[in-house]
Amino acid sequence: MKFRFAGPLLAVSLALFGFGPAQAETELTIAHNLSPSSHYSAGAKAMAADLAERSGGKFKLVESYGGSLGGERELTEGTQIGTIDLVITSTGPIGNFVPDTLILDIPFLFSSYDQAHAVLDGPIGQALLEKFPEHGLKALAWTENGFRNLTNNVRPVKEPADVAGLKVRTMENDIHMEAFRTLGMLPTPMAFTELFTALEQGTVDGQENPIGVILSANFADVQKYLSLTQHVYSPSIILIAPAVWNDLSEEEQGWFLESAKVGSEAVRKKVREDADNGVAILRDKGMQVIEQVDTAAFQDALKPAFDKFAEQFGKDNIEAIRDYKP
Ligand code: EAX
Repeated sequence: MKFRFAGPLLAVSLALFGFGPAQAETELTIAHNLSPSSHYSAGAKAMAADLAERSGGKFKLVESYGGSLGGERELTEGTQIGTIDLVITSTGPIGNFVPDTLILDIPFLFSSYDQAHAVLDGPIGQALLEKFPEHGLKALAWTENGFRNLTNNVRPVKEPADVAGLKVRTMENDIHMEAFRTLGMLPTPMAFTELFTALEQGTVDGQENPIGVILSANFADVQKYLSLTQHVYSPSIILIAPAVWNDLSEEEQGWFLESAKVGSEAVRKKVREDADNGVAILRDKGMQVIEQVDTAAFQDALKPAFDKFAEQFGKDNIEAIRDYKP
């Protein structure tokens, strides 16, 4: 009888003194603005599972999806001031915080997923990650959003003449806006969280995003034409609030870096699956898909923008990415 309560008592006292499984699980939010069926969600789940295992249950990541904590600019600001713990975001707004990353947003800079991964995971990508702390941010790993494609409700787009005068939502990104203006479009910067409604109400004619985003955000419900323009590669990144990062021990920081890599790989895998299978699904949902896009003509038409970018970033720096060989 005497020892009947020893088990529970022991558990309670171990918990009080910070031992055993009851030891504080630290719950951290990982936020993004896509749906639970998206590549970011696949990454958040994979990172959460890996981190839980690696840390023996010490860190629990709780996913916040659908932009419920804000658009990508707000999420990024949230990590800066410490109101949001972790974020997966495209580079859309990132250049407004870390200007050096804008070079990655140049259209037709990357020609394949493999090239993009080699650049981002190699010394160029690493050097860019190291710029984040100067701007009050901490980046754990590059990951992916994918090659972007144009959708609209006005006409099938095959060549530059077809986009003249189209009012197209862009990310809050100066490089994208400059390129779109050069093509004769009317770029309208807007947070992704407002985009579905803007398309539905006709505030804008179109938008551009990777297949996985078009799919998971149900844009087929509000957009008629999909042109496989692949006009720009869209990287994404996993951020952690410096306030959280600086509180971690070196060993714990190592866990987060490793888990972010696992998350990043899961995102990339899903991006590829969606790119491979998604077009057929979007066609089934009623989109008219234009596969034969005159890429060379779009590249020619962008020449004045490319000249500006060469001046802004340095021709050599752009070529170092375009011609990168691991
Ligand atoms: O990061 O804003 C955008 O169009 C992004 O591609 C989307 O939010 C996923």
